[in-house]
Amino acid sequence: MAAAAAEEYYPLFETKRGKGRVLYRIFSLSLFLAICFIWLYRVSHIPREAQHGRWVWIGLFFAELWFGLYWLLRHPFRWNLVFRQPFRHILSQRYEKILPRVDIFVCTADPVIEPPVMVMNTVLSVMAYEYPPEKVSVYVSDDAASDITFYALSEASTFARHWLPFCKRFKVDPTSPLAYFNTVSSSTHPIHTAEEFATIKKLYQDMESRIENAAKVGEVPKEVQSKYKGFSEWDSYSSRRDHHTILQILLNGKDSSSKDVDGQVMPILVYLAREKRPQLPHNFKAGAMNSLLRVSSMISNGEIILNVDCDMYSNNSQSLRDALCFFMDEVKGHEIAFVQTPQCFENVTKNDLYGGAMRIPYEVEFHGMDALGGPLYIGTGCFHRREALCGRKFNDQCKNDWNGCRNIDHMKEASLPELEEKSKALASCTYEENTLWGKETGLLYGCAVEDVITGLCIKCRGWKAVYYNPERRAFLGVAPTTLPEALVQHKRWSEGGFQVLLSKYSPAYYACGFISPGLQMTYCYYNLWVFLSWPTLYYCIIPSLYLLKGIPLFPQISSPWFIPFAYVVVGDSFYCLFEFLWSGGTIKGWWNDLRIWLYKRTTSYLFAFVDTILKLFGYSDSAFVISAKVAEENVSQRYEKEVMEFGNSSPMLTLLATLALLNLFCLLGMLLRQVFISKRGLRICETMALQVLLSGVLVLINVPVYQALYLRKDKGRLPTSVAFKSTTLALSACVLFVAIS
Ligand SMILES: *[C@@H]1O[C@H](CO)[C@@H](O)[C@H](O)[C@H]1NC(C)=O
Ligand SMILES: CC(=O)N[C@H]1CO[C@H](CO)[C@@H](O)[C@@H]1O
Repeated sequence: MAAAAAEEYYPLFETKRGKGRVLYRIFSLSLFLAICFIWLYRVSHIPREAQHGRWVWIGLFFAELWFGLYWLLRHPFRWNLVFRQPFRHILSQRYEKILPRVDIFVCTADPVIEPPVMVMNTVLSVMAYEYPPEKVSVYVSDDAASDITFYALSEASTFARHWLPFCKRFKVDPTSPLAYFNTVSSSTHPIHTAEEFATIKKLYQDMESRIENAAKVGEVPKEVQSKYKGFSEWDSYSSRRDHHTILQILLNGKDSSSKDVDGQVMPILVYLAREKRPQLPHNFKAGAMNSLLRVSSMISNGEIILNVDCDMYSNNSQSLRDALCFFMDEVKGHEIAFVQTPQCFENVTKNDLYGGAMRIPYEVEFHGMDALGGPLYIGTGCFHRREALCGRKFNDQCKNDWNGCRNIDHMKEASLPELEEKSKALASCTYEENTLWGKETGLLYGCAVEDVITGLCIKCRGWKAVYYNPERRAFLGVAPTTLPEALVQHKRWSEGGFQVLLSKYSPAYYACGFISPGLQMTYCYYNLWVFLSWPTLYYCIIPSLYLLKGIPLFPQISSPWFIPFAYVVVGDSFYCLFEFLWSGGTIKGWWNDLRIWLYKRTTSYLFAFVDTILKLFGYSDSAFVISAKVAEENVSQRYEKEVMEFGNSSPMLTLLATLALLNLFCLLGMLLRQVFISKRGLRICETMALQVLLSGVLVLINVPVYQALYLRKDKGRLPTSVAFKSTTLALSACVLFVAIS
């Protein structure tokens, strides 16, 4: 009894603080001093005459000033890291009977980019959560209104009757059939008989091939259409941008077809394609999520909402319970609006060529944000408290009350067709007119990163958020596998960040007083990305050109001013390397990450900046049409071998190649002049050491670009047109620059 009484006081989760804070602070302070000396050097050594680079010098000062200030914003992330650990056994002991309902939202938008088989696997994996099935509802929003996706879900609802009992009986995990069959074969898995395994695998493969055939042909066979209800909805369908609401409750959790082969009830499964009309804005994913919020409130009205992308599957059938430990904690739970898990990827290669794993944000920075009030909401793998997402302000009355189960059971009250009709009205185009949806309620509209701005807005309403980064990943997705894809993704993010900065909820001014100053700084750190492009470009171009000309822009090795520069370069590089290794990366992975760091600053952020400015002035059709498509052939083989995939020509790649070549030409030209023309040997390495180093590192980092320009023969190389353009541009820049003086 005593033990039981004591247990009442155990919290449902614990929070641990990271180590090494003091060391980090001392190191940062020393680095900051060095940065101050660099600024001082720049200010006190401005050359008198223009031909010694007076204006260029001032430019460098501003670049360094900006880098230094931006570096300061990095600190709140690392000031105090916290790590969360939920205790799900205590949750079961205390709350098993009154676990809340959970609505799971899966959004898909394009059956070609997001194949229906993938969506179906995501849905099956979350349906099989180890959780009372009558309390789980899965909603799929299909913004393409594709009958193939609908077909895949219909098939999934039938397959689930076998799959869910199978998962339960054999404790299958991961619960995505595709992932499970990929990792397990009947021989390696002793818990079920080979026969059972073969049966379920056959069932799955048959279904998969039926769906893939339908996707290939582009239509669902007539005889299949008659087998499932709901296809008639597509009779009046004209195009994906112009159709009425299609809503089907595929599994309703009460009649016999909604029970599995063991007679157990299965989670509710709903397909929704909200109404779309060409003349009315649909607000992309935010619009889809808001429709789901309303429709689900009519059907199951779960207190907790899980939002997953359709390309991610659950890798841990317990993660729902883990997340609930945070919400249901008696002391701190009531102030938590959302629990974010990191976005993890199953197909990141060892050295992560495109930096897709985003180690530093997920392993370091989000932990630091958690201590300050909560991480970003990143649009997937996130558990929400419904009322917080729906616009409620936090106040002292927001107490956890899970006993009261305020769920009105609409399912029992209304007949199914009635319920479908009522819900459809909530997903119509005009429903949101003159309401607060998209402004204060639900996800916010008008931003390319609707998730980030929504998370910020929730925090401004007084809520907190939690970052939960479990050893065993809660969800696994797919990372970009080509360079253009990665760059376009960063462009969208940085553009969105810029919009957040300019928005009504700007972390730079509006958020003041609502969230902690540290959290404000971290938001600014992410939202200022676009402003990094100009100084980085300046630093990549100007010192190299001046190296070619032989004009020093940095102190000589023998000067005492050399010390702060060297300390900043060496200290910061080692720190970053250390952090990267600590978060589980490899040395080569760090080098790759550095390359992507450079590329996204010189291309993605620049294009995002220009695009945003153009849009502000009303040019909505941006001049930079970027193609993210690449030749399909052997892409995955090259990806496995970590060979960089460039693919088609695009302005981004031309810029990238021009910068790479410019640095190569400058370095080679300088060597030529020094060693062969003026016969001074390598004395320049002493007088202009930092410039040589900078150009040298830029050349080394760009080695894959030179290979792709001139040496590689495969389809992933840079096209000849890019090679021609960039070589011409870089050469003429060098020649012109030298000639002018
Ligand atoms: C996914 O789950 C499996 C167990 O089902 C586990 O072995 C694996 O480590 C998990 N993957 C990741 C990336 O955590
Ligand atoms: C969807 C996708 O691109 N999956 C790929 C992930 O990476 C593995 C190899 O690491 C490929 O086999 C998959 O096709």
